[in-house]
Amino acid sequence: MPVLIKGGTVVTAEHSMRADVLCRDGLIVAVGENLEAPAGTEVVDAGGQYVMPGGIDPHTHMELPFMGTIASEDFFTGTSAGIAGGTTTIIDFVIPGPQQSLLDAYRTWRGWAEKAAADYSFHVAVTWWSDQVSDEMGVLAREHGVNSFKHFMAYKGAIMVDDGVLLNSFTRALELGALCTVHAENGEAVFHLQQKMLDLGITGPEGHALSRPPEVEGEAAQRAISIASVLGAPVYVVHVSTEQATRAIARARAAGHRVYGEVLAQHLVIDESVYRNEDWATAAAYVMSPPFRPKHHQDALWAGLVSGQLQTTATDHCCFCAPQKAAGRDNFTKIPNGTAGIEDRMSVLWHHGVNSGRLTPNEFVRITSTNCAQIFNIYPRKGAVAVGSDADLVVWDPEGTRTISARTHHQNVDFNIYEGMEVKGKASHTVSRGNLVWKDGDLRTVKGAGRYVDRPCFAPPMRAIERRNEERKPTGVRRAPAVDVTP
Ligand code: URQ
Ligand code: ZN
Ligand code: ZN
Repeated sequence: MPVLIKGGTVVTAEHSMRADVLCRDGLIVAVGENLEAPAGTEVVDAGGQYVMPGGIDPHTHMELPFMGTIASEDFFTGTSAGIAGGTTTIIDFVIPGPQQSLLDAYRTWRGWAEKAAADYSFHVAVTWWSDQVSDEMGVLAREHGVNSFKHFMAYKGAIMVDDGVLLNSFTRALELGALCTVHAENGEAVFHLQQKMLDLGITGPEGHALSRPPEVEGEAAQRAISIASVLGAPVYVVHVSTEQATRAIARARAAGHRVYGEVLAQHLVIDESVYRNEDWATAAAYVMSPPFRPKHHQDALWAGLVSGQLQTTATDHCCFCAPQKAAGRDNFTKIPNGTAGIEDRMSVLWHHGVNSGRLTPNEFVRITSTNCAQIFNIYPRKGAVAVGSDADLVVWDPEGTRTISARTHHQNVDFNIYEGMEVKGKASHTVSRGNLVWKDGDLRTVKGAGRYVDRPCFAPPMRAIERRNEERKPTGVRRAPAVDVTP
């Protein structure tokens, strides 16, 4: 059934204009004033509201097996919750176990994601190294639309990789024209500090933050950037949470290195005081990595987004309910790391970003959708309101208010990190693949309606590599030109 969104103001990353949007067969087929509704069209009155590209969340972990349990949100409930908040595409993560075939893990995750209600794609993590890993990266890139490979520099003894793996994997990704992303925390330092906290008798959630100080992220971010720079490779730092990492990214970008930074909505508005909550379960619910930081880091992150030094926003949606978090009751290192947020990202960013005057509506679209689509090479299929683009749209009510709560959210988790937060600005309607699936509080998602999104690799910047290699070729001893010295 066609959908016509009438009377709204289309807001893209580039401009805003009064226009209707007609969707048919999963695509946007017309954008313009006074569009007619063909017979059988579902009409949405968007008067006084904005029509924006559906949000893209480039960092989620639906039903992730992690730290001895499985995240409580699955691909259907998680993408449905995203729809309710205005997000229409996720990029999740395939995380092979050490020595596990990347292709086998990819097939497993593809199976889990078939239940998704909205479109999805996958970064694939490189959690070990061998010729097989290198070969499988090629198969994933060339045959399965994977153009990004993730590297965890933390989680020692589990999925952490060392600099040698980073060097090999970044080199391979560059050959393929794929982008490398990193979870930037120095895992050795974290492990050392975890033991130190436990030795001091600090076993509560506060120990989690104390064992992952900002320097641990700053060092790893700089190291990943330096390794990528040595290779002439681009790099994307996920969940940047500190001033240190933001500065490292800004320095690299100012020097002309292609480095991207991603910010989680929660790191912009929640600080480390949550770990001092007297209620253990509440404090444990906020245990995620990187942890929540002292408030001044939020200023650096906002400045990074406003200045364009940081490009995307995400949620790292990775849900664990109280009984799961309780595994770490006597030892914070056993608390499954992760928090939710896919349903609230857009409202939180609009309320604290646009309503506060930090961001324009166009910049909001840029950091919630368009930048991600362009960085991961799915623009303008996604991240645009244009004829021929996927009909993934959100009708945004800037006057709509709501109080965020686990009692009313659609996320399959028993806690909401924004509990009680009152926000102004929300999705009144969401269109996914041309279907109206969220309408004034009525969630009408369909299990399995989502589709896998191929993300083509980029042309390897071989010219850049060749040029750099040329410049670095050891030159012969340059003799000064002969000078006639005869008196
Ligand atoms: O580190 C991640 O991104 C995954 C394992 C989710 N958990 C988290 O605390 N961020
Ligand atoms: Zn991470
Ligand atoms: Zn993550």
